Amino acid sequence: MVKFLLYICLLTISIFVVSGLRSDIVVKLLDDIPSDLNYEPFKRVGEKLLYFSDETANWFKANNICRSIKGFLVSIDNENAWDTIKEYLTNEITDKRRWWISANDLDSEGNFVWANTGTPMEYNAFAKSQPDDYGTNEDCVHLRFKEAKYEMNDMDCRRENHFICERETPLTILINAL
Ligand SMILES: [Ca+2]
Ligand SMILES: [Ca+2]
Repeated sequence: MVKFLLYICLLTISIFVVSGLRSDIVVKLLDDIPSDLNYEPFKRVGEKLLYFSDETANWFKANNICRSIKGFLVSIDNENAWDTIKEYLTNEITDKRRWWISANDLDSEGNFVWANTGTPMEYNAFAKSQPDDYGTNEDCVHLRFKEAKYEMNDMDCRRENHFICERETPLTILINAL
C-alpha cells in the first residue's frame, strides 16, 4: 500500500511537472488489461489474470506458491467470474482436475472467507449438500468436476490438488501528450 501511494505521489508530481511545461497532457486510467503486456505465467481469462498449475500441492503450499509468483489463490466472488472460470476449465483443460481456490473456514467453522481479501464468501457455487465439513476436517474449498459440471466443495486442506492463482489486475495509466 505504501508503495502504491508513493507511486501515485510520484506520478502526480511527474504529471504536475510535465503539465507545467505542456498544457495538453491527457491522463487516462485504463480499466482493461492491455493485451500486449506479458504477465507469464499468468494468462488473461475474462477480467482476471490467472495461473492454472500443472503441479499439485496442499492448500497451504498452493497459497505459498501463488505468493511466490506475485499472486494469490483465486477468489471467485461473483457469478460472472464463476461462469468465466468454469468455461475456461471446460474448454481449455481437457482432463477434469480438482483445483484449490482461496475460500476457507479455517478460522471459524462454517464462516467461509476469501483468503486474499479477508472478505466473507457471499457468493458461492457449492455442490448440493456442500459444504459438509466431512469428518469435521474440511476447511478449504476446491473446484471439482462432477455430474458433468464444475462445482465447489470443502475438503481437507492437507489433500493435494491443482490450484488456481490470481494476480492483482495492474493499474494501468496511459499518458498522451497531444
Ligand atoms: Ca469446515
Ligand atoms: Ca465437503
